[in-house]
This record gives sequence, structure tokens and C-alpha cells, in this order.
Amino acid sequence: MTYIDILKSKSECNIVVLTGAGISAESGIKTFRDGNGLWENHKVEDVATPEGFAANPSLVYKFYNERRAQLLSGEVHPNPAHIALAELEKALKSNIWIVTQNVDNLHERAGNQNVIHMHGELASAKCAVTNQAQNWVAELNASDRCHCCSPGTPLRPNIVWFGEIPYNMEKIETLLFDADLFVSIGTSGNVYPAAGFVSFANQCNAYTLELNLEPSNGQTQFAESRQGPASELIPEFVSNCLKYL
Ligand code: BJW
Repeated sequence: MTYIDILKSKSECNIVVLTGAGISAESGIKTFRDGNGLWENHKVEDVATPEGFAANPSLVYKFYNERRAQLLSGEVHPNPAHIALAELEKALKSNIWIVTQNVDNLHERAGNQNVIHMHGELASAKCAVTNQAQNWVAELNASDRCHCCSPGTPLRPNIVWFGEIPYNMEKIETLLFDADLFVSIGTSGNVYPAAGFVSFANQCNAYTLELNLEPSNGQTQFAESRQGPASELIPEFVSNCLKYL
């Protein structure tokens, strides 16, 4: 059996797509685990933990300022994988949700509206006290203040770091519970809770499909796994969905 048999058997199909850094790689955004445990030459614990931020806030602001600037520079654009998923949402209306671990905004720029950013967003900052988020496209520095407290308190990047609880977990669980098809794209399966979604989707009787450049850590848990670049695999997947749904 393949996912095409599932598509053929359903008149309506609830699809949940989990995306990771691999879907944005061909847009020019580096993935996380390509550089021997270093992200842009930094140790993970220095730039992606609350402890790292407390120890050296300037380094962390600079790290995310550079990544935000790259994202908004005009050099980075949605690639054919993002664009295909947006076409699918347009055709299926409310039956597809993208749960992304990515902090870029390429799904939205391609046209998807049903997007959940479980690890936060680069183009946003949040109050370090209330956690209230606000759009942020400029440089973010220790002197910037929120609008929700009086007097304003410092803002931090709106990123979920290690040890923090990802966003919208209840909504994600509900979507997985109702899913007929769970598709994991461009993620190594190293980081929880996202790495556990395949197991939960299996328990909820969804068909599970992995589309990744290489087999992920959790590959054996998927009913089906296909390898290749997202810019090829995703347009092919979407074209089959549009053909059979
Ligand atoms: C292509 C491609 C192409 C390349 N086409 N494919 C021990 C056991 C279990 C869990 C833990 C544990 N110890 C600690 C934990 C928990 C911890 C964790 O998982 N740690 C692991 C490292 C072990 N997790 C957490 O702390 C999370 N919080 C949490 O668990 O809270 C508890 C809780 C949860 C739920 C309910 C209640 C309580 C928080 C995790 C936050 C992760 N944040 C980051 C950093 C964001 C900052 C930033 O962006 O700088 O998010 S980590 C980083 O990894 C980032 C990513 O979103 C995430 C996932 O990475 P991803 O997307 O998979 O990227 P890569 O690079 O790993 O893989 C890319 C893949 O693409 C590869 O496979 C390539 O082959 C492929 N590829 N080109 C297709 N063209």
C-alpha cells in the first residue's frame, strides 16, 4: 500500500504536514544539523537555550538579528516545495494544516494560511515577562521594550529554545487525532516533541509518510518513506493529491 491508495480511498482527507529545516534548504536557509553540531559557528546551548540567553544576551540578539535580516533581505524566497503546499491548501480548503518547526515565514509567503509555528517566528519578538508576541522586522536589542507592560520590559526573540514548551501543542494534538494522512517533510527527527508526532499519528490510525533527503531518525516508524529533495518530492506529492482527492 502507498499513500496514493489512501488518497484514492477517501473522498475527504484530513492532512497534517510537519515541516522542518529541509523544506527551506533549497531557499538558501541552512539546516541545523549539517555543521557538526554547530549552528552558524555557534554551540547550540549558547544560542538556543534560555541559559545561553541569560549568559550572553548580546550574542543571542546578534545571532537572531542576522538570521532575521537574511530572511527579510529579498535573497530568500519560497521554493517549489512551499509553493506546491500552498496550491494544495487552496484546492483542499480547510483539510490541510502545516505544523512547522521552522521559524521562517516561507509557508505564509507561498500562500498557506493554516500554519502553526510550533518553535516560534523570526519576524516576531516577545515580552520576556508576559510572553506576548509582536511583529518585529528590525534589529532587536536589549534596549527594546514591550508595549504590554508599564514600564515596558525587555523583548527577546520569539523562538522556542531547548527546555521550553513548544507553542499550540493542544491544537496540534487535536489535528493529529483527526488526521487521515500525516506527512513529515525535511526534518531529521532529532528534536521532540515533533519527533514523536509520527508515533502519535500511527496510534490515531493516520497513514504516515516521510519525504526527506535521507532517512530520518524515525524512518522505521513511517508506513512509507521516500528520499529526495523537497523541491522534487513535494510537487509530485501535491500533484497526486490533486489527482485523487
Ligand atoms: C532535506 C533537504 C532538502 C536537507 N529536501 N530534505 C531526551 C529525549 C527526548 C527529549 C529530550 C531529551 N532531552 C531533552 C529533550 C527535549 C528537547 C529535545 O528534543 N532534545 C533533543 C536534542 C534530544 N526538546 C525540547 O526541549 C523542546 N521542548 C520540550 O520538549 O518541552 C517539553 C514539553 C513538550 C510538549 C509538551 C509539554 C512539554 C523544545 C525544542 C525547541 C527546538 N528549537 C529549535 C531551535 C530554534 C532556534 C533556532 O531556530 O535557532 O528548533 S532546535 C532546532 O531543531 C530548531 C528546529 O526547528 C529543530 C528541528 O530541526 P529540523 O527541522 O529537523 O532540522 P535538521 O537540520 O535537524 O534536519 C534537516 C533535515 O532536512 C535532514 O534530515 C536533512 O536530510 C533534510 N534535508 N535538505 C528535503 N533539500
